[in-house]
Amino acid sequence: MQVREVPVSCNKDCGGGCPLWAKIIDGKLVSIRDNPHRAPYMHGCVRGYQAGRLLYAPDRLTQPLLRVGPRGSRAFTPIGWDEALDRIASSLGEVYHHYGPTAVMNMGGYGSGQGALHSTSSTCSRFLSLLGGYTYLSGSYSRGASNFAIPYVLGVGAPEGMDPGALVNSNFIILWGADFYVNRFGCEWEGRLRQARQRGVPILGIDPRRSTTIAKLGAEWLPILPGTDAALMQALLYVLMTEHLADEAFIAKYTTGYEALRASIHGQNGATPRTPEWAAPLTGVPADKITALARRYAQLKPTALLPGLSIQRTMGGEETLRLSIALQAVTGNIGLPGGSSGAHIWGKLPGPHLGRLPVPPPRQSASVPVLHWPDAVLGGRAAGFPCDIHAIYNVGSNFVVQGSDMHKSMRAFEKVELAVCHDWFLTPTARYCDIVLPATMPLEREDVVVTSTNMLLYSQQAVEPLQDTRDDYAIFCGLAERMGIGRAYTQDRTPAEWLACSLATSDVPDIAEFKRTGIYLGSDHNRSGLDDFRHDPIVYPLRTPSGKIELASEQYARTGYCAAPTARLLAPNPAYPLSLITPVSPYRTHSQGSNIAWIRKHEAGGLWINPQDAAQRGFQPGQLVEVFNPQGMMRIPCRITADIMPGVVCLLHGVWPEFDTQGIETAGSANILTTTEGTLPSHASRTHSIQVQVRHPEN
Ligand SMILES: Nc1nc2c(c(=O)[nH]1)N[C@H]1C(S)=C(S)[C@@H](COP(=O)(O)OP(=O)(O)OC[C@H]3O[C@@H](n4cnc5c(=O)[nH]c(N)nc54)[C@H](O)[C@@H]3O)O[C@H]1N2
Ligand SMILES: Nc1nc2c(c(=O)[nH]1)N[C@H]1C(S)=C(S)[C@@H](COP(=O)(O)OP(=O)(O)OC[C@H]3O[C@@H](n4cnc5c(=O)[nH]c(N)nc54)[C@H](O)[C@@H]3O)O[C@H]1N2
Ligand SMILES: [Mo]
Repeated sequence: MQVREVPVSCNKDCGGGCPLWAKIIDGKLVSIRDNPHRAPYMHGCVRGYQAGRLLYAPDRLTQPLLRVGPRGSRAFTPIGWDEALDRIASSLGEVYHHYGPTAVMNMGGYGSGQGALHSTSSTCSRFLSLLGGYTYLSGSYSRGASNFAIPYVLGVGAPEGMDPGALVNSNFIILWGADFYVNRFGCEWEGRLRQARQRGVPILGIDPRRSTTIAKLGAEWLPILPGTDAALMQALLYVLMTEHLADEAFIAKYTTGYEALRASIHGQNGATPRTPEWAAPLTGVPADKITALARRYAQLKPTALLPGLSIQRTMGGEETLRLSIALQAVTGNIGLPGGSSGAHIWGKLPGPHLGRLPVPPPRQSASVPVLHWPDAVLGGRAAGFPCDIHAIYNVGSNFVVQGSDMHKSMRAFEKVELAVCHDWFLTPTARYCDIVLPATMPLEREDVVVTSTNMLLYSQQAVEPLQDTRDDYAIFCGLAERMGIGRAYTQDRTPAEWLACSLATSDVPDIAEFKRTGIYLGSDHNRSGLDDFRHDPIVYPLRTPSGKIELASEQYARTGYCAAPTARLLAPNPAYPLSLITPVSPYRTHSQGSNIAWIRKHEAGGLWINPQDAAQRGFQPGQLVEVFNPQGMMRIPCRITADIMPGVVCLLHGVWPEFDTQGIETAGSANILTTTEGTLPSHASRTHSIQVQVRHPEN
């Protein structure tokens, strides 16, 4: 019996990866636990520990597949690697030849995106770029609205994040639509929050659900109607301003636009003042609770306001993050140890340097906002998009399931002449492709993983690749060679040589030690972003026109929206009176693992609905209900629970869809109900502002 233990990391896009440790007996993975060399407060989650369930899943793809039935069906036949690569090279070559590079949509880049070499994003972009170019998907499903808006407030590239370790200095923590125990955002937030709780720091969760984090921390829960956070933020500002609780010294020294913000909060040009009484019916938060929260917020410094990304994946999401920064500015918390910027918390503070597989700039390119990829495929130039799409190359996404408006996504895939996919499973998206190539998983390859924390991880190859699976990199090498760009793609380097190059140009001082322990920690883990700006705003100005925090922005006003941030809420629709939120599952990264029986058994599936809304409709626990809106209809069991507030229902997104003979979705796949009409001006997705109705199936 041969026993081996090696450092690994799951390389998921929830913060980059966790330091894990795999045990292998006779070539077979037997367990994954936390890396014994990790720093305190770091640990993995169920998705990493249970990665073996995906690795050894019975439906794992092991051979290239050729579609032999209609798009979307499961009719595929296995073919050899040579035939698969020959076919792709020839068909893709024709698309480039006839229509030019922008006819090819470069889809994906999620999944395993953080590897120095095995990144779904760079392996594919490098290949398509060397072929001449592609149409790329701009913006982001994750944080499209806030990525757009934050630079107007803090300037481009501001170090807006904070290290989880900085919470040791916080006296109040607000989890604003942020479920750290589940979403993770790296391996340290959960442990640091628990540490703060043990210190007796008050923690408040503002969320339509009693999230896992709120429940497990025993934190206070302030329920709020989805997509109305901006209104609550404005009302908090109103109380801070009218009760003279604002930090005037901070505002004067570090911000511009306060007068415009104040005018907007007080209701200029006949608008209603943003009082707690104004916000209460909109947000579902009682006015006295809003006032009390504002007073407490002003007293307890430093406050870490930690926003999730959920609060900007809504209609008017651009304003929400502008307002959360305004709150942290008006209370003088920005740049304080243990304060936060109110903007994104992760991924913006410098981490150790590492060379990665380079992506040369494409000679020709076009871009489409990611939310609109199916609109661009269906409408093309005639609909005002910069390209007509004839082929989709998909590595590292399952956009039929994950894109908004699933019916539209399916129609888009039906339209293209060529669709190619590399994946681990025959996902619903893969079923719409002509050729599907079986890719390796992170446990089957060696890589360095870049994380959102101040560290790098070494992920050893734990097991041999399953049967005929290949690394994405190797697949592209095979294609590149057939298409005459072989040496340009590989630069005559083996994968091991690419990794050696990455490490040689990295900050890691002792590479052998790094490979052994799997972790290289940067020096400081307690950083609060913008501390240098706070220290001296003249020496360390922001990259805004004024060099300061722009509480109102004239530049932003040029997009057609107000200079001062202001709630832009969805009008209620009596036909669809319930708000649907679609957060992530603790057991899955998006749709990954939806096909695994063990995961389906453990997660809280079905439609979450409050006992009050269920009683109004006469629902019994677990009964089948219909959820519908103009986008689509599903029939699924309901899960009656007081963990969700009245007026709101919830589906954990990423479930692979199933359809009955009438075309009704029966597995609970959230994007049946979402839309590609996004929030403006960012054109970002709004998967947490969905209006639906729920009823008995027989109606
Ligand atoms: N387990 C797991 N973790 C992940 C991922 C995953 O798929 N699985 N995906 C990763 C990726 S790519 C991303 S972009 C992030 C996403 O990160 P987020 O967008 O922050 O995550 P969500 O799970 O959508 O929502 C987080 C919390 O916000 C609450 N919420 C929803 N809508 C609202 C609202 O309108 N207002 C308020 N106040 N709260 C609201 C939800 O109930 C939930 O508790 O997660 C990352 N982490
Ligand atoms: N309703 C709703 N929809 C959402 C969201 C929401 O909150 N609500 N969130 C949105 C967000 S924030 C995001 S980021 C997107 C995510 O959307 P996707 O990226 O499409 O989500 P995943 O399900 O993670 O799909 C990744 C796919 O890549 C495959 N994969 C993983 N690693 C590798 C690899 O190394 N090689 C290859 N070849 N394949 C690999 C996986 O098997 C999986 O099929 O979803 C968005 N969709
Ligand atoms: Mo995301």
